[in-house]
Amino acid sequence: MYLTRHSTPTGPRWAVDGKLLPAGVTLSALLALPQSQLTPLLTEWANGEEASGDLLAPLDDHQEVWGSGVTYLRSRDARKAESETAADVYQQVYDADRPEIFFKQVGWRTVGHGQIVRIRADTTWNVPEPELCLVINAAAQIVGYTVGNDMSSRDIEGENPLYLPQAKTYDGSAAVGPGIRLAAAVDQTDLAISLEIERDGAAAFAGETSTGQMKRTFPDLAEYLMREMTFPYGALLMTGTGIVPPDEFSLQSGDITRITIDGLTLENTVA
Ligand code: DO4
Ligand code: MG
Repeated sequence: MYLTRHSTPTGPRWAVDGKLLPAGVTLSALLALPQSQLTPLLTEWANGEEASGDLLAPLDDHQEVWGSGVTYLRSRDARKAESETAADVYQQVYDADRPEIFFKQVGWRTVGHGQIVRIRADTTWNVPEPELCLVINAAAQIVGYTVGNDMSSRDIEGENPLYLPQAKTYDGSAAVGPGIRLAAAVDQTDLAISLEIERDGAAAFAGETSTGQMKRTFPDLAEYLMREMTFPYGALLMTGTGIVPPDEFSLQSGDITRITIDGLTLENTVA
């Protein structure tokens, strides 16, 4: 089952497999339900009117987007290289039981497929981070996933790890979408992830990995996020990047980022 959120003249409307859900149904309401009730309810609603209207980011104002870091070897190595003074912290967090989990963005500031992402004006070195993004309900169950782009300023992050929030959280720094594929965590263990960056109509970078390369498991990351915090309307959790362009690469205005995970593509243009 596939959930999407659409712009309509009467406001945002959610759809399942392309059919509109009843007006007033929100992701907050769906994620407040236990997983055992979600699928039967959506099946009951699967005969609505055909959905139309532009896609919106598949979340509402009540979900926060969180991030996980240094969950792939490639991310650990890239961070160690960019950080002259604190390379050790990345090695330590890669090896530790406790993962790096950080706040990424509030729902209303998160953009969707086809919308604009940004690079900060006070940076020189920026990359998209293509990440599988878990969708977790209020009962801490992973109910599905979407594609995430954890836009990051490598020069700010490399200068001092304490600058991480500024490197990661600003207008246009988080993109998710196009929709949410509902699936149990067990189905999400080896999904192909690819990143293409297009500049002036040509490929400027392409890379791929698989979630099978992750050092950690999705349930483990979700458990750490939910351990001491309640999310009555659910939450989204990006699971880290396994693709980092070479050090000489930086995003430019007008670049198009295209992230594909198991057939779902999230495309954004850099403002
Ligand atoms: O430690 C900094 C952030 C790491 C991150 O975002 C990632 O590994 O994807
Ligand atoms: Mg990341």
